[in-house]
Amino acid sequence: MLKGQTCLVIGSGISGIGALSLLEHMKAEVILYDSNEKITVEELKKKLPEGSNATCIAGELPTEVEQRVEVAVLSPGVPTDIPLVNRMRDRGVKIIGEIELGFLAEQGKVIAITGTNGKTTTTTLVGEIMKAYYGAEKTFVVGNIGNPYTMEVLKTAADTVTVGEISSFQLETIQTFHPVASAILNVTPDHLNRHHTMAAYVKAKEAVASNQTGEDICVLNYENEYTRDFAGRCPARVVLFSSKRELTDGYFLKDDKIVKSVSGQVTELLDIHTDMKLVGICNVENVMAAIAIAEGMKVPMETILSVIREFHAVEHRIEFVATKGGVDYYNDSKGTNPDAAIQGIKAMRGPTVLIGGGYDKQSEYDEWIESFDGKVKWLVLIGETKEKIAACAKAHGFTNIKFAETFEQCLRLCTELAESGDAVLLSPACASWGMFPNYEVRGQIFKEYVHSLAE
Ligand code: UMA
Repeated sequence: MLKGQTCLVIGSGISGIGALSLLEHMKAEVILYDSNEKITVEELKKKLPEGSNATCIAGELPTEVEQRVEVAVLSPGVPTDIPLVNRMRDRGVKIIGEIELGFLAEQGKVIAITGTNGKTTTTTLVGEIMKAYYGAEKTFVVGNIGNPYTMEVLKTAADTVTVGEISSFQLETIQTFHPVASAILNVTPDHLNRHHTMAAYVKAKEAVASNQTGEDICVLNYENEYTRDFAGRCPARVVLFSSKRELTDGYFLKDDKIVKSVSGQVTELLDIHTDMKLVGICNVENVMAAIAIAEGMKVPMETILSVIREFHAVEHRIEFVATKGGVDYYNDSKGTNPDAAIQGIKAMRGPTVLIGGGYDKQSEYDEWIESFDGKVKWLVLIGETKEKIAACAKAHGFTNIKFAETFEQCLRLCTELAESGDAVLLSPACASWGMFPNYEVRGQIFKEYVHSLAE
């Protein structure tokens, strides 16, 4: 469908390379462009898949090249309002994101899961349920989780299911993307440096349902003000879940049991202590959302529950690493915003040495500091946001603060500060960028350090 068109792929990360491969499969003329001046054309060429004929450009994009572009495919990390994109949009160039491009080649059914927090756990769990029912070879788990959609979509067929973790960055550039089941797990302030306003961030999240109809479902959290509000405007059939109150129709938590209610007729589904290996109320919500999606996809309840019973925490999400010297180490590197980090603290049972700080997404830290609840005995701060967080903590009367210049220094400091019976929790409330390529590397280094400690 893009055959013969001149397509500019912006960004040479994993999405850009996925987009490039799919575009070349579609027989488009591809230019791979990365605006990072530190990347050389030789480095870009090394990233090209075998047999690729793409032109590579790094740094400044020459005007004559820009003028030839007919379609621009943006990687998620590329803001939609940078001058280059604005100029091309004004000239009538089709601007799409990598997810939209992938959807143009989709042959099967798509499930799309978004939300500020819980996306990765819910997507992984839904993926496991779909694999159990439709078969592993007919299920693809893609998107923000770290597997570009464009890399998998050519394997889709009428009987496959694609489960996508879709971020607000990815939703900003969809046009026809149409999941049969979607979910917005929650919306709390995040990525405001990219979206500028909360209204724009919420709009990006709601776009997940923009092409849905009454034949599709959209799973929404009744306990989040934004998603509850969206329930009244959503074009899909809405399925609600709640961790705090009884619903006439939907899934809710009642006396430690997840139950389903249809017109007030309640059926007990599972006990959150004995039937779930996942811990914390955030995971109860993720499990309810996964059940709602899976039932919407006609998976039998027995299959859904048997997968949930065996499902462990996702890596980097309140992940227990090891006990060393009587201290429990937890890796919650995925706690990249204050709301996610609050869930990390809530899951701790005793005194905690907390690692915070990182890239500045212009978040506010007040609620996170308030959630310390006497549990955090030391806050060890790193990265760009360390002064801002320290000032906020002091304003809330919390002064047990240490600063570290490097991550290694920070880890050693935590081990010194923690006593037997304490926990050390990496749940920084900030993205890793600036110190690490991504949160996975941050979590991995943390885990390697913990495993290197003597018993
Ligand atoms: N670049 C430009 N111009 C720009 C901005 C970036 O050329 O204006 C270039 C950079 O120099 C770099 C490349 O773009 O070479 C990076 O592209 P990218 O940031 O889109 O990264 P990818 O490697 O393609 O990874 C992206 C997602 N990254 C982001 O959204 C920032 C990954 O999500 C995702 O897993 C992957 O696509 C596959 O879908 C990561 C993430 O941090 C995990 N997501 C955010 C989050 O979860 O909070 C939203």
